[in-house]
Amino acid sequence: MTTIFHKIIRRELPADIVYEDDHLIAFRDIAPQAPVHVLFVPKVDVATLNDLQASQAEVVGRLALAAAAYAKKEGLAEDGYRIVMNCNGDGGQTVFQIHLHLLAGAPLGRFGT
Ligand code: DGP
Repeated sequence: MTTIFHKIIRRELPADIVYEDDHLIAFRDIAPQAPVHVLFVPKVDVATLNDLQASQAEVVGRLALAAAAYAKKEGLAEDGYRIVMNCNGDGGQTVFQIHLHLLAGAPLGRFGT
């Protein structure tokens, strides 16, 4: 499946890319929900967390480690940040290529409905 994020990976759509390696790409969210809102997206196709195989555990591990490294590099780690992965409709997922949201830069409200 081709999503907006696949097009960003292939440079078919512009994005404010803040990090990339062989496994993943990170870019600023187009509709930020916090002063810092960066998306970490793997290059392997996985539509939702439900589709992640046990053999692909490193996919999410790499996303989490990259997000933490970015937070440290940007001086956000000590104050703190939030990592979110939405899944399907009730979870609020709108782009069906798994991704982590990194939200930071201000105290964040409690989540819920
Ligand atoms: P989710 O709702 O968890 O699937 O998050 C998808 C996020 O992707 C949402 O916060 C908005 C962001 N987004 C959607 N389209 C684009 C785009 O074209 N560029 C960028 N940078 N972000 C996008």
